[in-house]
Amino acid sequence: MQVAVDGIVKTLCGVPPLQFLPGEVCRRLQGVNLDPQSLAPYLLFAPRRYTRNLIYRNDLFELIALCWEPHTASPIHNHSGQLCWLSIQAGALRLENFHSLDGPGPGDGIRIVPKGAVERADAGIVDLQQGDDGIHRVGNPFETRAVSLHVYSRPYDSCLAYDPVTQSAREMRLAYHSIGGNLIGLSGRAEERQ
Ligand code: CSS
Ligand code: FE2
Repeated sequence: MQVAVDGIVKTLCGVPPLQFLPGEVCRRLQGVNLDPQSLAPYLLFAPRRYTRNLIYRNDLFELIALCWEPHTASPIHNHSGQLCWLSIQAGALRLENFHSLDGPGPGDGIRIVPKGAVERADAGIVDLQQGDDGIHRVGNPFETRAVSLHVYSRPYDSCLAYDPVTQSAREMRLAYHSIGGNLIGLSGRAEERQ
């Protein structure tokens, strides 16, 4: 089902707050293939990192397009207790889950262990990130660019990043690279619209 970005924003705004829950939002995202022309303003790629491009935000949810160059990945992180729906719009991603043996953190002495991975989730897949600790890593280890659409409820501006080597969990600020299709200062980095 091809939908314009405005259409999916309207759809999500139409979910009553008490129903903004895994099943209902999955149902609304399932099969959604965003019209590439309406998505294009939000597609901003940068070398060696993924970018976060805000499409819409209110008190209940935020809708973000993430752009993944080949061989980029997120840190291992959580979602600050918020729900996350991820819909792959282009390319493919690797989704890895982790479990903490020492509670969620933050702090030192936090050991995390792998808890399963989807090696290749292709465009069209809707993934719901939740569960005990909701610690995961998303990456594009493939040779083509990927785009994923993320819904977070509620919106959040920081989360914990886990370092398996130092066994620590630290707060990490989350920034947007563009808002409403407008670039926001990332000085000196070569960025490129698709
Ligand atoms: N949660 C990460 C992306 S992987 S789901 C982020 O919002 O940057
Ligand atoms: Fe995430």
